[in-house]
Amino acid sequence: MLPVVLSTCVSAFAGVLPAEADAAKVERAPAVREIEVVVDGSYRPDRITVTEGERVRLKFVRRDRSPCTREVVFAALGIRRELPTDQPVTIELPVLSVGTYEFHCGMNMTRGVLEVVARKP
Ligand SMILES: [Cu+2]
Repeated sequence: MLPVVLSTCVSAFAGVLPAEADAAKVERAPAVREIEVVVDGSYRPDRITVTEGERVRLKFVRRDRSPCTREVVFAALGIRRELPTDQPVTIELPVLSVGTYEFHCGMNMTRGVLEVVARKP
């Protein structure tokens, strides 16, 4: 009798755990896709494609020391972040609807595009 009770218990517990972990530690949720963008006079990649509803975290790694790329701006999302050289900066993006979201340096000279495409049916 005991093994039956135990296995029921374990599966119920396993069912509860992911939701709790999700709420408590968003950063560690496996559903978040991290995309690294190297900043070195330009953004590499300078075109990032994600799927609508996807949770995305951009990790900017700035290599250059030009004042030009010191900040990255997602104007449509109200995001402006400082990018210290050689100190990765992660930006959690909100869940985005289909569309094209430009990002650029603080002076709007160096540019990239985040494209959100429709989920396949
Ligand atoms: Cu610039």
